[in-house]
Amino acid sequence: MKQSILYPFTRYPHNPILSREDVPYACNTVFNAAAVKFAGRYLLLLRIEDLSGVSHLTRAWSRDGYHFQVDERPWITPTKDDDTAVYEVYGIEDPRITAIDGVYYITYTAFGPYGPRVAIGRTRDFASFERLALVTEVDNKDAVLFPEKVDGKYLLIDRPAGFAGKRGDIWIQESPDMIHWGRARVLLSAEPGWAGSKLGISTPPIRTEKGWLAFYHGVRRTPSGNLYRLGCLLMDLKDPRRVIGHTPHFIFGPEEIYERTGDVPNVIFPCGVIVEDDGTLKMYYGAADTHIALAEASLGDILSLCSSCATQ
Ligand code: BMA
Repeated sequence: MKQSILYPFTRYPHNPILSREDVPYACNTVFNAAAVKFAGRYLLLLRIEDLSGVSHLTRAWSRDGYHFQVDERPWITPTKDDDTAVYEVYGIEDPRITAIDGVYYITYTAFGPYGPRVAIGRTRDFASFERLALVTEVDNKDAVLFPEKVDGKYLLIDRPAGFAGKRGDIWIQESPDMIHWGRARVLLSAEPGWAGSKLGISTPPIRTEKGWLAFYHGVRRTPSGNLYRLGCLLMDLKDPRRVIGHTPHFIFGPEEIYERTGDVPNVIFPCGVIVEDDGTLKMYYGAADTHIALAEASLGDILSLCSSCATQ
């Protein structure tokens, strides 16, 4: 197969699109942003790490998807609620946004002394934000919601384990009410190779005629640290617990200087993809835990790639 087919993303030539100089207040880094189109504008929900090393979430707005204006102040900060503050005291990280019936659900990693947990909150207007629940115990992160219920249940993909050298696989579970989750099972396992150490879902599933499409990151532990690259998977439309195709090779990885160097080198980490009307995908990704960058691909190319790697 030709290189351009195996490697379908083209980087925006003016990357990175956001760095700490673009944030109107003092911070260390800006990376790993959720993306959505809202009220005619592109909205990124940025993970910003402050100078004490704690992350919060801040909105950035754009008319064209390339040039973003970052808000003057943070939007969501670690909770002060007496019952739950301890679980977010080290920061809130890596948001993803899924619209379900006109409500925007935000999944994020709540980080505290016991370890990372998955949290879910929601907004209708990107002005007020309501926390719903911390939905997993510790050592779980990289969670995304499906944009529709399947058989009357909400579906959540997450990544339990993967810490302290343990292998991390992608799991899926269901809920009647978005609060109580269960019937968890493995969706995609880490296999030896480019993603042999751990996997994590990157972006919320997109409904296509071929199946539910999502991107995932694969991590390979190397003598000089973790190497984060990207694959994609297709899930059955009627039964998303069934993977019908996924790329056995990576389709995107760190190459440019802003991906190779930074606070954590050799990391590309998307949390949001926007599908344009002409079938172009805009993928926003954290680069080396320091910047936000953008790469584009055709949805058709990605689907052909995924289908050509059918798992059955
Ligand atoms: C993962 C997450 C990401 C981060 C990546 C590389 O475990 O914590 O936020 O970008 O590591 O450091």
